[in-house]
Amino acid sequence: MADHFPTIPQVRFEGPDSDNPFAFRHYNPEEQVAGKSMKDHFRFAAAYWHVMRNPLGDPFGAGTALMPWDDGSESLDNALARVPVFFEFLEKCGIDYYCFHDRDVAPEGSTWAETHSHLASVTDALEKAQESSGKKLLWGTACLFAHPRYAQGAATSPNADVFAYAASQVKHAMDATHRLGGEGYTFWGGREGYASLINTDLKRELDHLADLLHMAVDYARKIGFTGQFYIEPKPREPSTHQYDSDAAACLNFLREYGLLEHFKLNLETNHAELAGHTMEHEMDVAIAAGALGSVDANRGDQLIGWDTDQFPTNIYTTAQMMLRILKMGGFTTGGLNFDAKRRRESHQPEDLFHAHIGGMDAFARGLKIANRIIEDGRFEEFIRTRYSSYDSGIGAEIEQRLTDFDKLDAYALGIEPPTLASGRQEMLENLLNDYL
Ligand code: XUL
Ligand code: CO
Repeated sequence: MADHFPTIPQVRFEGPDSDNPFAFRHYNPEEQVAGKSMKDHFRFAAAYWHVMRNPLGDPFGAGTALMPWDDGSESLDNALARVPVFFEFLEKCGIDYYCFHDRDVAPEGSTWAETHSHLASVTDALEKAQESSGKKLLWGTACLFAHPRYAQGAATSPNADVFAYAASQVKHAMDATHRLGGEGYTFWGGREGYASLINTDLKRELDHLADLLHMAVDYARKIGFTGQFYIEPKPREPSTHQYDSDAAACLNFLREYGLLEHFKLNLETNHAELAGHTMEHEMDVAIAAGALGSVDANRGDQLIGWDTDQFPTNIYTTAQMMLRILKMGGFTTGGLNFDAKRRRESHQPEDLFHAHIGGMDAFARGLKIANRIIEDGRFEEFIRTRYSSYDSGIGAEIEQRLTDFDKLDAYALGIEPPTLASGRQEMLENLLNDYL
């Protein structure tokens, strides 16, 4: 096998005392935690768009990433040459899954038909690489935001021919995902929103977005694709407002248009923060609706107001995330996809490894902390007790809808004014720090 990362050894677990920067110090794939191996808890995936295609540019300067395997062209040959490099990266990093957009793996052709045929050619190569490596596709998606034709939206474009192009593109991206045994298919509404309401028919655009998603559900049935559909919330950037702005907005949209049974959410930490929420909030909202499907693992920067897509290193957050994933019984089709990029300064191929190793170790520590919190049971018990007035008596009657305003009015007149137990937030924050 060619070695595109000659200075990088196979990354292995060496334990917390290792000083090898190319070793896991906490992520031990086969180690059992809460009855399951670490690798099965996380189902880590790498993002083709960041690992292979992100040049690390920013609005003020060109890309810096060194990619000696890439000739810089948008040719099919170059696209095919990237495939073994990516799979070598997955192998060396010990990552079992990947995610891709159609345009990450295959370039636009000079005609629309050639664009489709490029994707089919690269899909052949991906299929072979999966077969020989055992790596799997977590989810596929279509890039409906980069090409200028989508400048005013894809499904929500005011131009119906653009809608047709988007539908055609999704059809082929779904075909590719299906052929590659993808366990899911994601819609992130890159340009599905508006720059200004002054020229926008919001209701019609929302209807059109739902039309596209219904067609995708129908097409999945037609081709026998049984993977999970996801919507990935994000409030803004690139649009001023995106219709899938946060978990609650997505759930409302899916419910309103009769799509909730077909979709779950793919939640991304940095997007949660841009929406003015914590990731924990977004996860709780999705879990409450039985709709947490998968996670794009990254983080933002509190001092920068855009989608910095940094690698997750905050153990406080990974612990909170793993607590929720453990409590919901783990991922089924989903996993932790590193939708994260290196800083522009970290331009060497080695940095790809440092970045992913750090993210995987941060989640391994988060998992162990979350498991200790669950085994210890004190948080669970505190919260259960806090709501125990609903377990019997008037509380149980409220929850079972066995009472009404008149009865509650009479009840309230007959009791002493309520006295509250302390919420003990600070005590619990101290307790949480004890587990870290
Ligand atoms: C953009 C983003 C996307 C989606 C897939 O912010 O997160 O990469 O994950 O389209
Ligand atoms: Co994402």
